[in-house]
Amino acid sequence: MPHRDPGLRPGHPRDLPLSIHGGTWPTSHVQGVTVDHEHGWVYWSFTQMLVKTDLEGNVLGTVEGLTGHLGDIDLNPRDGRVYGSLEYKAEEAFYIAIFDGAAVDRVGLDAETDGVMTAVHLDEVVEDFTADMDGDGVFDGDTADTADHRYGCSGIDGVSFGPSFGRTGGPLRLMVAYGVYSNTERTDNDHQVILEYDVRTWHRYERPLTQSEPHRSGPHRTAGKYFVHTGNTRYGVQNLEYDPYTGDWMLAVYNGVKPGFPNYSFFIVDGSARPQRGEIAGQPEREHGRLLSLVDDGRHDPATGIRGWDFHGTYGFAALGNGYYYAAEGGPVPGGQEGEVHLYRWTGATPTPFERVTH
Ligand SMILES: [Ca+2]
Ligand SMILES: [Ca+2]
Ligand SMILES: [Ca+2]
Repeated sequence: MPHRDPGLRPGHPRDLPLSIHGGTWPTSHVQGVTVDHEHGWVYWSFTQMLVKTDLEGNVLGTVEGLTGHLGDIDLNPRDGRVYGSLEYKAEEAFYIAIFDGAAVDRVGLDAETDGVMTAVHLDEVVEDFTADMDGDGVFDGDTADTADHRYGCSGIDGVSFGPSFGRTGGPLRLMVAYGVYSNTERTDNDHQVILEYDVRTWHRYERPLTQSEPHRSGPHRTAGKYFVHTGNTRYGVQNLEYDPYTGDWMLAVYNGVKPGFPNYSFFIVDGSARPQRGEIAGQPEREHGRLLSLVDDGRHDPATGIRGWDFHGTYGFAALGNGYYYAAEGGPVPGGQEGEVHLYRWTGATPTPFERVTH
């Protein structure tokens, strides 16, 4: 549960600027941001490029040449590397890309040939993405307008390291959230889906990626698969972040449009609640799985029981500790797309549980 003691004021993170500009790049929009406090580095996912800056926004290096979709990213504090979701939908290939951040020391490094990126393939995502749900013998591919894709899976986006659900300690796990197509015509796409992996064994799977010949080296099984009943959203969890301050998991989404749901933009999963086995509602055949609980706070929709908040963390959301966060904004400018983060502080208020820190 979030800390809501109004007398509990976290210390101001003096070394963290109120805003950081991540530059302007000839890419799609900023997708994720993560901070390496120890070195004073900030990493930015710009869809086709990884950018590394210092805390003042000076560019220290870039990794370029990605032809797929790099989404949310997170720093693994255990090895100091940056892990991000990387999709190639036409090739039906889905990876966690792993960047050796310390080696990103100049602009223009190549993702394939400069030895700074490996990739681990996730079979589980392929199985759900390619599922022929209507059994007509045809997989309809990368479209929302179909009954195919189990749970409505469009791939992966939100990623975060944190403890296993229901635990406050133990080994860090990598949680990977599905993208979920927006489709109001089906009932089996009303959950967020989160996969759990133990990356301590991933050295055996890591390979450089040749994008014209995508490899399939990766774990066949997950360490866990979890479902969160939020209602259908547009492309699922954009940013997933474990917050060590509240001990909860934060999910930033593009609002859904399905009637009958509150279609909130931000959800918080109770990190202290053990996953409960239960029915994954709305599936074509009755199915059970491990369900996560939303915290009993924020906005509340009596009809569905769904709780959530209003916030805009879809382009990047990083928990900095002590109840402070960076949330990204960005958009088109001459020369491409710019991205920027601003500092926020936890308040726990409804409908928006953060306030911008302005001085
Ligand atoms: Ca089909
Ligand atoms: Ca995204
Ligand atoms: Ca994240």
